Amino acid sequence: MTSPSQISAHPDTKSFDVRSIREDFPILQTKIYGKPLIYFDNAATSQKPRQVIDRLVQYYEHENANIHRGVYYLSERASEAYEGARDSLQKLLNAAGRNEIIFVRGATEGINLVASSWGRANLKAGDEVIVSHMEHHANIVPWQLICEEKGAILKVIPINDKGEMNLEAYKSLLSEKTKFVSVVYVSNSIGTINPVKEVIEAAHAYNIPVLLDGCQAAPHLEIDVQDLDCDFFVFSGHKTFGPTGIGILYGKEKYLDAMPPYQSGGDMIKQVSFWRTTFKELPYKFEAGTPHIEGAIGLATAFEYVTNIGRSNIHAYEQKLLAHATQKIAAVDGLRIIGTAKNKIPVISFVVEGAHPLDIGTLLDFEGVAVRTGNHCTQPLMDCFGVSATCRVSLAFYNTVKEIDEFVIALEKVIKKIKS
Ligand code: ALA
Repeated sequence: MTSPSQISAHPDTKSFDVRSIREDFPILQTKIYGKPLIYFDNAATSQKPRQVIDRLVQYYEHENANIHRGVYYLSERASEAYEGARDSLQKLLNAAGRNEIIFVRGATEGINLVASSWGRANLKAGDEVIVSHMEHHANIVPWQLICEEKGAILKVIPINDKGEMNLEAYKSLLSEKTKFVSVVYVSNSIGTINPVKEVIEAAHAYNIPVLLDGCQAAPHLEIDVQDLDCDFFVFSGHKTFGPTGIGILYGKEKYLDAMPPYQSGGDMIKQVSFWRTTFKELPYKFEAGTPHIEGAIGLATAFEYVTNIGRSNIHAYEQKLLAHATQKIAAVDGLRIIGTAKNKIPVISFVVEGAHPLDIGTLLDFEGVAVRTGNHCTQPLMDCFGVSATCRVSLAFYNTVKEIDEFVIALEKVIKKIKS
């Protein structure tokens, strides 16, 4: 039986060959209305390599059983594979311990878990929680709700007109009243890579814990939670070439250990009676009910796949794609790029004078191009730029310069059509 760490990922660990990488992603061969698919909506969800798909099939064909509960062969295999996935992710994220890796449904559940469990236990009236102006709604609303419940105050780090976080303003928000900082590592809407190490260092000077929303960082950047020194880190598997419905909440043991359970039920208890219930130790205290077993296994396989390609290879290639796409897209007549930060992942948001993003997106679909249009779950950020929606191109390491060039031709064609 094969464990996730034994699944062979991409064979070429030394050089980056986009053509052979694309062969790992069956969906990229799809034709849309007879045209080759150009998938530029990777920030919404990424495509899955054959290695991940095969691993899921293998799980269902040979290992499927409930975990931690059965004394029989299959249950032990499934438990081993699930816990093996945790070990693998601990190693790849460089967490200090396996009990710091909690499987959750995704980043949204991870943030809700921390806001609810940590927030309910620690916040009181007058306390302050800091987020930034470029947060996804999932890193605003859970904090808003717990602040309302506790009488705490939500403070917001402003951004400049390039879409970069104002670090000086952030530092001036920090005080004895600040109890938590929760910020996005990389913006999903405009691609800004935030200086999170500085954010964390400044908060730690006040002993304030920091959560990083790592959804858009995990698919593009090397993640080393000990090097970042973040106290919590969340991301969703489906944006990182893994299955949907699974994600990771990393938390430092000292925080997770002191936090009360978020959800309760089977598999997270030690002893239940009608008078008193005691809970399991980490990480199980936070994993109530039957988890997304195959999701965890698939996510570890996806991370192993990316690691085998090489994070630095991916970063170098994606920066080339970003430079090329930025230059070509910016040259389109009447187009304005929203978010021009110095440090970005390959995400380009734009608006076009006289053409609504929704119309552009709908017509691009007929050209075989998938982009996201709308506010990208970041309404406050859209307000900063005075727009209600953008068209967003978000690239992954399997996209190509040729696709960008074809996209720009298609974009010019649909703009012309809208304006005619
Ligand atoms: N948060 C996802 C996006 O940016 C859905 O598209």
